[in-house]
Amino acid sequence: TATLKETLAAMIPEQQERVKALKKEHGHKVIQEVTLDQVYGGMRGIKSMVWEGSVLDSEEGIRFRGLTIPDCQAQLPKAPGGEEPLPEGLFWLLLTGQVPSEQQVRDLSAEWAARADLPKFVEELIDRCPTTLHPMAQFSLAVTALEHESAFAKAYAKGINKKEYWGPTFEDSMDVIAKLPNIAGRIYRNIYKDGKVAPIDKSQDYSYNLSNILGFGENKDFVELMRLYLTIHTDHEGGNVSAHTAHLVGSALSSPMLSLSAALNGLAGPLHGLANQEVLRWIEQMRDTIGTGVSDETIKDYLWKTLNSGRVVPGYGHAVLRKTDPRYMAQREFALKHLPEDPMFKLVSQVYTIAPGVLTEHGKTKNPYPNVDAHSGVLLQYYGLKEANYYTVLFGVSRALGVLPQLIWDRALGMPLERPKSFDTTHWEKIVKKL
Ligand code: CMX
Repeated sequence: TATLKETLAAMIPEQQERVKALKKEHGHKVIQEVTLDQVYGGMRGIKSMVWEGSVLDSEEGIRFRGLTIPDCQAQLPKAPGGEEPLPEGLFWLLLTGQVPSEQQVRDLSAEWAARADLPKFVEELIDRCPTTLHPMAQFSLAVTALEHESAFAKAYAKGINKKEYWGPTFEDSMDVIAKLPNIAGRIYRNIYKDGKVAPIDKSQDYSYNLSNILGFGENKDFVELMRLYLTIHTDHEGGNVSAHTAHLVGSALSSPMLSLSAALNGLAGPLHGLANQEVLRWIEQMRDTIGTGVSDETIKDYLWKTLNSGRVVPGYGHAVLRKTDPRYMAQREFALKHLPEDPMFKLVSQVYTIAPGVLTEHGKTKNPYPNVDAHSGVLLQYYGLKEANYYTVLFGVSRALGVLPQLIWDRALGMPLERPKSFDTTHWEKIVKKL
């Protein structure tokens, strides 16, 4: 069977022609008007990016190359005896648009395991971080340091032909993804445990190896959770902070390592990926303040207390979505199957029935429904991964599998340096007054 690189190589010329023809025939067409509100409003809704892996519908949620999350759960290969899709399969799907065979996914697991070792200096770099440095900062630091190994940077320095950029970008992406379990695991073991890192088992899949390094390899349900978690957090089209950052930084021909570490720094913000840490803290504080098994009225009061103190309800709202996030639903289904009686899950479920009403009454957020981050922490804490500060690292491991396929396509399609136009407010005043 064809390897991932062979499959991709075969697709590139056709896609290059397709884009060339599209630009030639329609390049001059006006797509939309842009308002000043959008300019001052975080560019919300401005259609201005190409992102091949996924498209987000505000009502339906994410589709990966046309497949919904339940489609992926049904169609992507599983581990022997497993029920959840393997993130290896989603990576293949995002990169090629094809559902891989079971053999192709097994081979990809083996390839990542074979590339997993870290350079010694990166291990030492992580080991020398103070345990008080946030895990996301350590994570981004270690990924930046992998630049030392970048095939793309080396090839560029030697004067590689533009047409060949995608090859070393692919190799770097495979390498950096392969090394993430060792980076993420080492950070976890150093900060919260004994600093000992289990070796990669080359016969196992990516999620098993990550779980095992963290210390949860024996727990089959945790490994299954990791497979689901790493699948659903990969990609959420191009405009979110982490995806857009990877693309933007990559457009300067920075390597996959530098592009990914920049994306991780964006993911580490509380309005983006750090929300999963904030959610668990918020739920725990709620439990400690009001207890479990409380009335809806008590939860409602607690929600108002959060809002009235000028804070957001973490895990609720979204820049694009206007319905409950299907990634939330996938995690809820997992909880209903594996931990229906867990008091924290029950609390999260109860909040789910009440928060949308409160947020609607509050009247600010355009989307009163939960996003992906509203659920993940509760699942992790159930299995004993209780260190909320660490949660965004797992999001980051998964996000790498989403943003790097696009970076490879960016190189294959020769996407240019990204450079939108900006003005100062004086100019904007003049521009809009003339309209
Ligand atoms: N609680 C309280 N207020 C909220 C809110 C929430 N969960 N979500 C949005 N709002 C407020 C905004 O702060 C904004 O208030 P101001 O007008 O005073 O500035 C107003 O509602 C309008 O915001 P919006 O257009 O609905 O939302 P944005 O597109 O600006 O922001 C998001 C989206 C996710 C940052 C926001 O909903 C939020 O802060 N949510 C809580 C944090 C969170 O869960 N982030 C994770 C998102 C998923 C991810 O990327 O991982």
